[in-house]
Amino acid sequence: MRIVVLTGAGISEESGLATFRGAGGLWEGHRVEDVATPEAFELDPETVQRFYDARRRAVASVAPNAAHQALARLEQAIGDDLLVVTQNIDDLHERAGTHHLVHMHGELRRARCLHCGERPWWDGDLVDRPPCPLCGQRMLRPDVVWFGEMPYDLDVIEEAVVACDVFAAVGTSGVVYPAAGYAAMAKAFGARTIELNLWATDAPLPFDEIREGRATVVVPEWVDDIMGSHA
Ligand code: BV8
Repeated sequence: MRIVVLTGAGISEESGLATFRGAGGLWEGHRVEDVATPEAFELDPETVQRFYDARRRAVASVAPNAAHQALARLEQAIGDDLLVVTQNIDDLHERAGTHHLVHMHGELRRARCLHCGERPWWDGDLVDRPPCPLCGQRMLRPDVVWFGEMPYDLDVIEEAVVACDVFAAVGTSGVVYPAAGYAAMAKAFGARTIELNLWATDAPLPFDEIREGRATVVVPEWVDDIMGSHA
C-alpha cells in the first residue's frame, strides 16, 4: 500500500511551535504573509531575518512528538511505500527518524546564497549578514519558500500523489497552494483520502474519512490501524 502523508504546522504544535493561523496568524504584529514574501525581504531584510532567526532558535529548543514518531515508525514498517511531504520548515520529522521526506517549503536549517545559489546547512543567525561559506558574499537568506515563490520538488510530490493508494493530511488548514490541492489530486487518481486534525477543515473536496483530535493522539492510532491492517 503506497501512502503519502502531507503535514502542516498542526503536527508540530504540541512540540511547542506556533501554527500559522494560531494566535491570529500574527507574529510581532506582522501578518505572516507580510514577512514570508520576497517583497518583504527586499523592503526590510532585517525584520525578515530576525523572524526566521527566532524560529530557527525555537525549533532547536523543542523535540519531535508522538505524531512525528508514529510516522517514523510507519516508515520502518513499509519503507519507501511511505512519502512524507511537509509544509513545515522545522526538522522534527528528521529528528524523529523519517527519511522519505520532502520539505516542499524549504528548511530553517539551510541558508540560500543569493550570489552563488548554494544552500549550505545553517544553524546560526542570519541577521548579522554572515559571509556565504562557499563564495564569501554576504547575501544569505533563509532557505524557505516564500509566498509567490515556487515550492521544492513538485515533480517528486506529484508523482507520489497520483500513484498513492492512501493520502493523509495531518495538521494542515488546507489554505495554501499548491499543497492544498493534493488531496483532490490524490482522490482524482483513486486514492482513499483521510484528514487528521484538531477539527475538520472546510476542505473544498470532502475527505473519505476524518479523524478529529490532537495529532499526538490521532496519528499514532491511525498508524497502529494501518500497521494492524498490514500485519
Ligand atoms: C506558488 C514557508 C507559484 C515559509 C510557506 C491558488 C489559489 C489561491 C492562491 C494561490 C494559488 N496558487 C498559488 C497561490 C498563492 C499562494 C497561496 O496559496 N496563498 C494562500 C494564502 C491563498 N501560494 C504560493 O505563493 C506558493 N507558491 O504558488 O508559486 C507556482 C507554484 C506551483 C505551480 C505553479 C506556480 C508558495 C506558498 C508557500 C509559502 N510558504 N511557508 C514559512 O514557513 O515562514 S506557507 C506556510 O503557510 C506553511 O508552510 C503552510 O504551507 C501554510 C500554513 O498552513 P498550515 O501548515 O496548514 O498551518 P495553519 O496554521 O494554517 O493550520 C494549522 C492546522 O493545524 C489547523 O487546521 C489546525 O486546526 C491544526 N492543528 C493545530 N494544532 C493541532 C492541529 N491539528 C492536530 N493537532 C494539533 N495539536
